[in-house]
Amino acid sequence: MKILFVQSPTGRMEAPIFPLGLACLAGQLSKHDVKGVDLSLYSDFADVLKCELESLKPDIVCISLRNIDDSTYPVTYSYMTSFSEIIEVLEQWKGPLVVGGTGFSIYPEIILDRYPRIDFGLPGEGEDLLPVLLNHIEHGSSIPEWGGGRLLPWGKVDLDAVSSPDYTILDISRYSADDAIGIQSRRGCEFNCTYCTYSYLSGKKFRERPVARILEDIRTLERLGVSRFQFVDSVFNAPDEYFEELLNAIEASETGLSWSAWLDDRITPDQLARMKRSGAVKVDFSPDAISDRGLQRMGKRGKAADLLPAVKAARALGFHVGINFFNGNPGEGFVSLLRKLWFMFRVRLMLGHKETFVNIGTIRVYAHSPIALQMINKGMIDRDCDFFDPVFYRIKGPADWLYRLFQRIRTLRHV
Ligand code: B12
Ligand code: SF4
Repeated sequence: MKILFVQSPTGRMEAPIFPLGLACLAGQLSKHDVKGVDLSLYSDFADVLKCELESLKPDIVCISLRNIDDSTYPVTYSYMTSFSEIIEVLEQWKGPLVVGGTGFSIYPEIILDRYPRIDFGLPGEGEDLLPVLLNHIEHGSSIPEWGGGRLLPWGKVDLDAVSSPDYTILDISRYSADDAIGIQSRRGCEFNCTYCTYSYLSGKKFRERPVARILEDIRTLERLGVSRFQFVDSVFNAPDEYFEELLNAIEASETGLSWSAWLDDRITPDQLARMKRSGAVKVDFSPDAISDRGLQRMGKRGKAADLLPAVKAARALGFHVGINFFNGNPGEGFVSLLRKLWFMFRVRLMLGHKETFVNIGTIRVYAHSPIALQMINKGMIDRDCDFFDPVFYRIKGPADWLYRLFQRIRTLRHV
């Protein structure tokens, strides 16, 4: 069968991210003729989609809806407008339409309800269930055990059993931004921070891919002429044994690729040094809170005092370092915002303003995150709120005013 894989457009020009989810699915479909198109690369994405439908004449279209919105406060950009435009194009095309991806998986019922054109919605990981669905579509058979509805069961795969991603599904040379190309070494996260959707999306335990497969992905990217990738994993330095095994293997592989990863501040200077020797050039930390009380209220592990030493150690080795905080998170207010701004000012001045990036965001509350339930239970939001339209966890008053002013200045500087 001819299958068209479509990455939903962002609707604005932003550094494109290689659609790793689609590459993972394509890796399972070698018996089909799969073509990928990433509509986020085009401003005239509706026309591009029309052309693809006309020239390829696919039997099935599968869309990956990765993001609902950009989770930015106070001005939030919705990716659903451009998604609606491509669904409009697909109204004129008669063939089975399947949708999946993280954005879809957080809100499957709402999206299926709003877009009757979608024939099947497949939440969760698609590697196992998409081939089964395609097989049934090909043979015109129904799937009685799935109940006959449009919403299919949640997919969760055995990572030892799935094939490697097919990085040739799209022209990878078009993804040149620093963190645009991803390798995934594990799924899930066992830390369960209150605002986070990761454990909902891929489980409350770490599930690791065999290390040999990761090295295979690295070799594939080398062959494709890629020079840099990002580990898209939740926390690269957890669990400990897997982190050690993977790091040793990358070090021994003598890869010439540069890479980056998300860490927590339990990383040691020695581990950072080994990461550096194996090609790592950038690390990101997501402490989110600046006080022990804030960390505890967010369900984060670690101590506030551990952050600065970890950042200094990474900078001493020459890493680019990103540090992400939230404003107005549980347990922290105006004083904490001042501390976060002071931290930003200090590390950028002390450790290099071009190499040390500090971001202060606001928690965009997604459905199924523990904080969504907390907001409902505390009466902070209506019991029937579905969190599809952006809801932010924020405090009113001086911290909010100062934050808005700070964001305004940042936006003006980047215009
Ligand atoms: C790594 C990451 C990033 C990296 C990407 C680096 C890279 N090179 O890929 C960076 C930091 C750049 C990033 C940026 C952003 N991200 Co991000 N990111 C992630 C993260 C942690 C992993 C994504 C990933 O690669 N997964 C690995 C692949 C293999 O899995 P997958 O994409 O989920 O695909 C599987 C399934 O979804 C499914 N599937 C996917 N497509 C399809 C299609 C069909 C038809 C089917 C059946 C199934 C299916 O099958 C796939 C295989 O199992 C997720 C959270 C998470 N745990 O998933 C957030 C996440 C996707 N990001 C999110 C957001 C909001 C953003 C930003 C908008 C943030 C911002 N303000 O800038 C930007 C958007 C960038 C863009 N243009 O798309 C949100 C989206 C939430 C939403 N509902 O809108 C998530 C879910 C995190 C969260 N807050 O909950 N991100
Ligand atoms: S915020 Fe990070 S550490 Fe916490 S649950 Fe999410 S992915 Fe895991």
